[in-house]
Amino acid sequence: MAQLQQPAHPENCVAQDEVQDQLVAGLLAPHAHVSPKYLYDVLGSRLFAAICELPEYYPTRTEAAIFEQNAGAIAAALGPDATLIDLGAGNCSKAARLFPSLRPKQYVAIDISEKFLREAVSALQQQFPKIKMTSLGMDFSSELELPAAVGAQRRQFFYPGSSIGNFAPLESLKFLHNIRKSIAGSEGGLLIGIDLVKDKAVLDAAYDDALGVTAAFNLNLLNHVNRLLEADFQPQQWRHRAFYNEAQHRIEMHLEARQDLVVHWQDGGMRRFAQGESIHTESSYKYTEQGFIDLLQQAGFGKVQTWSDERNWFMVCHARIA
Ligand code: AVJ
Repeated sequence: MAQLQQPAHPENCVAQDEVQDQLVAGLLAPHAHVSPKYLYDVLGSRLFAAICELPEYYPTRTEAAIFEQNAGAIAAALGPDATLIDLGAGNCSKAARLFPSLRPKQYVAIDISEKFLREAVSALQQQFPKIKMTSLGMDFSSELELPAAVGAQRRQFFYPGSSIGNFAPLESLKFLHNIRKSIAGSEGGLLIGIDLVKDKAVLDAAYDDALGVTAAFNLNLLNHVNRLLEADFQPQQWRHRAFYNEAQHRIEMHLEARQDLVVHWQDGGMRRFAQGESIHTESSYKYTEQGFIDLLQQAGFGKVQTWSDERNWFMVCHARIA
């Protein structure tokens, strides 16, 4: 998973200022919000890995089973000699499981955390010496300008895990459009994992598990913000809230104040929260099969193939350019 980079170069300090300005703006908004990317510091990434092992959190294992059971058909859809471009590669394990059937020509791993990525890619290179591998540390959510080292032929973007769920519908349309532009004329496509609309009780449990791992994951964001902003959030003053909003087709995660409290941060910033007031930390949109296919078509994709599990809880989708 993506992790926030520490400033290594002077120019990154500008980015650091932007991070702080963005965080403060969200905290001061009438309904406070913090971007879900701040869930993933080192501990947050480990807690997310633990979430993926929980009995209630079905997406990871359901998607893995779909990939495993349809490996041949999926490889056939992507075709030979692909340049596989992994968006949010993390430890590269999901892509690596496709290699034996797909045998891509090039593997391009992209993640915000380049240091972590480099290690994963060099380990993978040993295992698959014939695949040309490239690692890119960049935030692909806003722009997809790829360097010349990325093969221009048969670009197949890979975006598993239902990560697109964090984008609101309009943003996801923009994102899909950027991918389509980057594929342009290369006979490529997009292989993407989508979490499907389902019974509210199943969704509620997946984001509010019995062991409280998701609660810890959500509350840990406060510790991360404390470091980034020199803030004084006290996690014990907050409660994890997660529920499926049926009207908006999305899971919402919030942190709710257990009591009236005050939070301070650098340069004299502060905000009061009344008991019950909350900070919106994540939205995770769910799609119907047709709803997502319509979105792909709006973004300019043409032929779409889908694979699903027997309960229809999750869908893997391959889309080509129209
Ligand atoms: C990484 C965005 C796909 O929305 O299911 C898991 C994050 N948040 N439990 C998701 C998450 C709480 C996850 N994604």
